[in-house]
Amino acid sequence: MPHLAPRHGAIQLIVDGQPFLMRAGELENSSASSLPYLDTLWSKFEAMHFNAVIAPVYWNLIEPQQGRFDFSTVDGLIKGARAHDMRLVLLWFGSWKNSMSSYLPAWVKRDASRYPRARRSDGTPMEILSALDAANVQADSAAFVALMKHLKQTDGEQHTVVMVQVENEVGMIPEARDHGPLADAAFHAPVPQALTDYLSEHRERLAPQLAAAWRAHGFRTGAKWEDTFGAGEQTDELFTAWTEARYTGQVAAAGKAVYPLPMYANAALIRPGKRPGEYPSGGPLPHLFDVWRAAAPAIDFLAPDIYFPNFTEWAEKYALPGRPFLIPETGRVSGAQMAANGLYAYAHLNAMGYSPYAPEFLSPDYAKALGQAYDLIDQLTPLILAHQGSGKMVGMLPRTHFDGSVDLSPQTFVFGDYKVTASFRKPGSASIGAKLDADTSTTHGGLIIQTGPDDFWFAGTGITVYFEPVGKGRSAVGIESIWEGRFINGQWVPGREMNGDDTNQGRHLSLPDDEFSIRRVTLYRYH
Ligand code: N0T
Repeated sequence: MPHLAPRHGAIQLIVDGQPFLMRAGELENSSASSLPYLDTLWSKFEAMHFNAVIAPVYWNLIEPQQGRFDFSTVDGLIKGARAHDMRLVLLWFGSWKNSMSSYLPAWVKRDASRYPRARRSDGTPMEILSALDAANVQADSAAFVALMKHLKQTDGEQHTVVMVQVENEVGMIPEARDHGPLADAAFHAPVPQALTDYLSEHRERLAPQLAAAWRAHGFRTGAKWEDTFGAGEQTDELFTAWTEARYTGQVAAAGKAVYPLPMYANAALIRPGKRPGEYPSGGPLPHLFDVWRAAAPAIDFLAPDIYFPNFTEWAEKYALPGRPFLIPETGRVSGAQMAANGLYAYAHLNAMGYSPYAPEFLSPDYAKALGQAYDLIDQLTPLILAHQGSGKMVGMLPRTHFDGSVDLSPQTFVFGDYKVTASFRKPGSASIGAKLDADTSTTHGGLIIQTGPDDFWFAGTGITVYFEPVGKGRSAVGIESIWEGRFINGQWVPGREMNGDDTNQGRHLSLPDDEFSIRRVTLYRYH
């Protein structure tokens, strides 16, 4: 059974008994609704060196009538993935799709008296199911259970499907919480003890808002939401997090009871300065991790959809020690930079997978960049898996801020006796021969793996690397050799030796622009 396991200090996804590093893309939302359409995509994904696809399953299409299931889209997806030697992560588009409920079957959509909607504070119903209603969670769970049963029957041996995302970007917009009658009643009732118990137990390490509530009032059994957490939209958001995470966790638990694949929930992130309800309130966001973990123990981990330029900042909030880390969606930056960001995620943040959104619509240039980056990850997978969490692998990536400005200051890493500095600017033309002159590169990112005291692998694009001894003294570091090359069936096959102008006569290593390349580097010390 696919599962998550701590190995080498990182959490890895184990498939068929082996760690599996996912080079994925997430299908554009509508692509899995037509099998003929889907069939046009696989060859693109193969060309981009995918080994996995993240793909939706639509509640409305699999359960067009209550209790009558049609799994033809799911079966076609699995068949296509198998034919192209890819694994699948399935997205359960059930009650939530980006805070809305657009994937409900018509028999749910049209029967709001049986399947009540969330309401605005003025009483208007929304195209969002209420998370407080038992019929809603039962209907969603029943469909999800049917899906998991079907997977168990048709894929229980082969495990083409390796993981499931439960719902999609759970949260509430445009208000911070549901104001329907059930929600109002629950909001004015005591905070459930399961939540206060969890928060009390974890009080040493709570998110700031919760820690402040603990200091101010404690978490008393029987106290109401506003008495426990204060009045205001932050508390409305906690309530949404609890109720929607409970719901999501119930759906996940029901599915796991029949077929226990790893399951996660994904988050739409926060645009700076936005308030709960302006961004999807109550989703699996860093300030709500405690609530999600308390509410949804069947969800194995929480994952970020990173569409903002401050990629590293958001990624670091989810890549926490001892927690599984996956980036199921990313995009809206240059496709070449998106490819480079991936190298960093695998190497520096121990990601089990990386997955640009809507890869079928990448421009040819960007598809090429992603394909090159994934080709390189494919070649390096055994080394990456062996070094995740070991301290002997790092990523190199300039930090980009939300406004898009990039911090190009050099980054320094220490490996034993060697101090390694990654520069995102090119050396001046005066010192370098004819090949490199203008500082034109716009894409930077890569990784370093140390495999022996003097032995290193470098991979990436748009980086110049300098080597120095650790500590002062009279010893110095030199480059013994740098080779380009490829791993073919796991064997290193060297190409050119990179020397002369390509190292500025032995002064540095360069990972050239406009391509993703691997370099085998041997250093030495002299006195
Ligand atoms: C994502 C995708 C899909 C410039 C948006 C991101 C996917 C969903 N939502 O294309 O709808 O199903 O999970 C929301 C964040 C957008 C921020 C844009 C910033």
